[in-house]
Amino acid sequence: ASAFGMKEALAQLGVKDLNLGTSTGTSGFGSGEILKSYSPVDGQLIASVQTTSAADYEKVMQKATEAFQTFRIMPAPQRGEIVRQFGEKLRKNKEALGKLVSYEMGKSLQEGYGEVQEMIDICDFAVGLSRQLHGLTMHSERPGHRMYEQYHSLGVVGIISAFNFPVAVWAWNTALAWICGDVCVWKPSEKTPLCGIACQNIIAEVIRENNLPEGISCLINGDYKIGELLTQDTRVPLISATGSTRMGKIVAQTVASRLGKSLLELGGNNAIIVTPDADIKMTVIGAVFGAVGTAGQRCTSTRRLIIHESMYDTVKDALVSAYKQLRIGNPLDEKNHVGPLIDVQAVAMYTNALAKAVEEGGKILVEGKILVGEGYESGCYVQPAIVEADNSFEIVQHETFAPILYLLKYTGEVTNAIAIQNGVAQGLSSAIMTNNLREAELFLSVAGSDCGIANVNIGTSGAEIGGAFGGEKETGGGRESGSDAWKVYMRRQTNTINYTTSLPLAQGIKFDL
Ligand code: UN1
Repeated sequence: ASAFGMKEALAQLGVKDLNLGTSTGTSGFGSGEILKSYSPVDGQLIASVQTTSAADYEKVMQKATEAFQTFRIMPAPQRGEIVRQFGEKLRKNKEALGKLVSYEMGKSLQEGYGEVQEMIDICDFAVGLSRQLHGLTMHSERPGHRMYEQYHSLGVVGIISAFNFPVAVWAWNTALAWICGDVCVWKPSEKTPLCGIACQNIIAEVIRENNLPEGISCLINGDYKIGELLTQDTRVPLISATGSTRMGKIVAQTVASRLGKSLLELGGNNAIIVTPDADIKMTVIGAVFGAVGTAGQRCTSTRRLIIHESMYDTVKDALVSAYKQLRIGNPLDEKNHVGPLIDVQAVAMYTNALAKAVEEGGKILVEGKILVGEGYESGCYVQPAIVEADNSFEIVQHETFAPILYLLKYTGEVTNAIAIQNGVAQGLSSAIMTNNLREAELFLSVAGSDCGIANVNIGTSGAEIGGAFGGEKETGGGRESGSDAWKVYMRRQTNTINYTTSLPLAQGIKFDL
């Protein structure tokens, strides 16, 4: 890693040997156990973090609730200015932060930079939005009355994020929450705590330079137990959680039991439908990037290809030969396409999924294996695999966070492919490859894809920040990032004003005294 300037990157980001993993900006405190972060790239210890104890958590919440009192009365465009400055700092730190993302999480350097670019983009988006937190006006049924709605800041927003997008998902939430006047408490994945420290250091500087209360951005670190303090806390009106469906169900129930709001972005089981009219070259690029990019660890990764029987052999052969070209290795080295999985547990899940697929009758087309030897010492590098399968297999119904692509065949009309596409519990991302207008429009219609994201002639992953991001069914129903996703970070108030000297009641009710 030293060859890639990692030491300099860590120094620039203020990541030390032992970091306080509990922080409200300038004055950090942490007294919990030590959490060590090892890189899946080379298995080396990067640095360690002192996690958040229950007592630390209380201090953080005090700072956060205090900060909210100040921040909520600051005009929204001024809050936008804070987010603009944050975006500027991210531009300056893009290289260092992108490298840390790549080294701590294992995605390719290009994707690490891409993730920081998403943070910058959402900041720009939020700055504009800070002058556009629009409500509606309505016509009152009563004379001399005016009705309108407005959006107020919500309070402390809890953010629980996953290892696979260790910095961008936090930014999607915080950039919007901040312009909305909320303050944030972030629990990053315990697999990527240093990315959390680095981001917190960057925003803390902005907060300091503007003499604002440090509790606007808070960081807590640790495992699910610290997350539970957050999800159970009645001082936290909104929990935004990204991760597995299993985790999401627990979070949803905990938050719902106190009637809090939750924004859930959970598992996907994303498919591309390949129709008889598909452009083969585009299909192969979209499918291969979707399946092996980020080593199959995006929630939008392509898991299933649903191919028309007339195209099946052509697509299969093109994919098998494309997989032979894949270079697997150190993701900091830009010549490699595929980096490691996050840890050896993830490798075990990959191996188990492949065994299960074979057991259920799947046929291996590109064999999966764990790579060994020079450069693969961490034990986290695997060969992306392709399996001929059936949608009814239990393993195909399940999201495995690894580079395994299932090929499924369909016959007849595109409606058959849509039925297979929708025939899973998850509903995040979907795509169709076609030059046939009728098929494309049907796929996008109410009788088409049931996912939160449906694309034509692009793959399932790599969504832009300008759209609302999220999905249906077991994906959790939440929407983050663009469009009007900001509304979930605010509370809506309906106001009726009477400017007459009498008090007429609504619905024509008479009440004379
Ligand atoms: C995720 O995997 O949690 O669409 C988010 C994409 C990215 C976001 C993925 N923009 O691939």
